[in-house]
Amino acid sequence: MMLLLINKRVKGEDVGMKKKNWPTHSILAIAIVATWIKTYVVYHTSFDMEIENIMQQVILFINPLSFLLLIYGLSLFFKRPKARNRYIVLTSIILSIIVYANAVFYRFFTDFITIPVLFQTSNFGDLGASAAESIFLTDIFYFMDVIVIIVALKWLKVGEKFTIVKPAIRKSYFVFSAAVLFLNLGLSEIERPQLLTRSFDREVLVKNIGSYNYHLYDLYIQSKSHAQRALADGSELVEVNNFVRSSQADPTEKTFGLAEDRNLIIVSLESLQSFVINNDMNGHEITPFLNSLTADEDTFYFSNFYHQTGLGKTSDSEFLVENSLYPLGGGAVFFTHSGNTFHSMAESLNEEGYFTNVLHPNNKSFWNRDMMYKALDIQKYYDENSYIVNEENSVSWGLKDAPFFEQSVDLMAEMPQPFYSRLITLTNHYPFTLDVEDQNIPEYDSNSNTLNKYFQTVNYMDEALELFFEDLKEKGLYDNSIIVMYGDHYGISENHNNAMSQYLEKEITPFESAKLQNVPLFVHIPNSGVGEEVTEVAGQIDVRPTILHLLGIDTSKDMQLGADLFSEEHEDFVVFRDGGFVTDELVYTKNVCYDSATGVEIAVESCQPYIDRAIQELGYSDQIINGDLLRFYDLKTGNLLIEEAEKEE
Ligand code: GP9
Ligand code: MN
Repeated sequence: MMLLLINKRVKGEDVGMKKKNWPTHSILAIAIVATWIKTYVVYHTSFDMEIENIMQQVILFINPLSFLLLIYGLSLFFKRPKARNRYIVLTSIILSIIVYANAVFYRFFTDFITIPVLFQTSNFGDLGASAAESIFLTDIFYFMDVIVIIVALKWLKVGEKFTIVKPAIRKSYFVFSAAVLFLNLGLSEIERPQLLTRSFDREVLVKNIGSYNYHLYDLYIQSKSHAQRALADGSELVEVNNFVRSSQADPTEKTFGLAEDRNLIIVSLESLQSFVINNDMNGHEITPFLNSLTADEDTFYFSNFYHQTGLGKTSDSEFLVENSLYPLGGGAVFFTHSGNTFHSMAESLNEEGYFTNVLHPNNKSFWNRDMMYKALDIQKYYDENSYIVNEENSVSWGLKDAPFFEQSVDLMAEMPQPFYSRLITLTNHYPFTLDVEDQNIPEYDSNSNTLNKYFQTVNYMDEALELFFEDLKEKGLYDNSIIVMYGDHYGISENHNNAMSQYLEKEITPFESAKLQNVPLFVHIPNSGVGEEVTEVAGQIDVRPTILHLLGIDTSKDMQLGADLFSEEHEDFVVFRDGGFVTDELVYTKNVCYDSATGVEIAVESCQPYIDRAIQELGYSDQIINGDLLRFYDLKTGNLLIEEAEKEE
């Protein structure tokens, strides 16, 4: 519509037009429409994107438009029609190449191109020989719009005289393209809240903002972290290293090597908070199996353990466990820094001869896991393609936890031992949907549908865990393993404070909200007989050194910020990603200091030393990640690979 308007108005300026001439900007209009339609057809024919409802279909349809209006619209700045047309043709060729490259890449990797993969030549290793086989004559369709534009240029008589597009018209054109972008983003926000900060799934991004905008977004994210990396020279590592070495907690003899040579199984318990443990809902026990573990002689149950995740949620908890570093404040580190050098727990265990893997029945690009797992040296990712997923065995986000565990144990039974398997559950995820046949307890009766259903999915996950333990026993994997389970992050946000205060029978103040970040941690060592409840205040950052020490692995050279939970030197102190913290005596959140026992507000001076330390720790962690400093660190020798560092030593 806008284009017709422009065409009409500009037409008058064109002097010396021949009869039956097409409006001046016909080529521009044709280019936009041709590329738009082609892109939409390519979405449906070349990518396997799940479209769940009409709204998603509408978003998919309009999402190429804003970018195409912008990029082709730049031709309005050219004065000579020839140059303008040349620009349009060239743009259509470049865009077609990008679309085509994505299509071919997708044939191989079922994923969209991201800038770092273009530089990871190993990705193209398999591609080489068979590339020719996946290029077909029919692929000419990917250049259909170029052909249409060239034909239009040849056959249509478009005003060819020198024209200047009035700035005002140009302005309204770009305002219109911005409006289309905002309409697109608005609809996407309704469909996928916090799209750009939360849902870092390439497929979801492409589905919502379109393939072209996705590349721009990717370019922005990558260049930002690239710039920070380029500015770092490693000298900062000297200070970080001093801090890490001085705050290190040595293992105790009592627990060091307690689970030596066993398989390591870590289970990420989706959205599980501690308030359901050893609790009931209207008389129904919520987590009978986990409750039994809290008093089990082979289980250490950590009742004052907190999640430390930020926007990256599950992936942040994975990051904490693998690296013992804090995730980032501004976005999901899995997405922004998958090109970094890390010395992950998987890497340490690879060194010890473990087969390291992750099992999670979701799209492999979700949270950019496929990329990040490579950076973390995880040997194999069993994603949704390793599972049988169908209508009957899935709900909401995908495969239900019970069949997930069952199929996972089958996979684990085939693995070389010792193995390190990390399993990520899914059913207890917002919006906590559960099939009727899986509901063993009724809904709760608050005004929050979310909280009401939460108890049921938690209860379902608990039952699935019990079956998992039985399966492990049946397959002979139980006795020679250590099973670690932790809640990945909160499940009930502050939007449900009313309902929560009904359930917990107290007002949910900021102090209570901070304490509700308490998630359970279980360390189950079959036949050890040393289990007990541990009340040490701790966080996900402490998991890695704790486990490595239990496996009898030295961590004295690790560049990490956690501390062994069994160590005498472990401090009751956990830092949240937003700078808040909890100690055995204090809670600090939203700039207010509280007495931990009573919840009474106290002078901020009492919290000050810890506030400073929290800032310091988060700062060092951010420095390591943003500067990609671990590339300057030799894990084997503990040496810093920089001149300045050598001088210091
Ligand atoms: C997705 C699953 C959920 O694969 O891990 O992620 P979340 O939304 O909890 O971060
Ligand atoms: Mn999660």
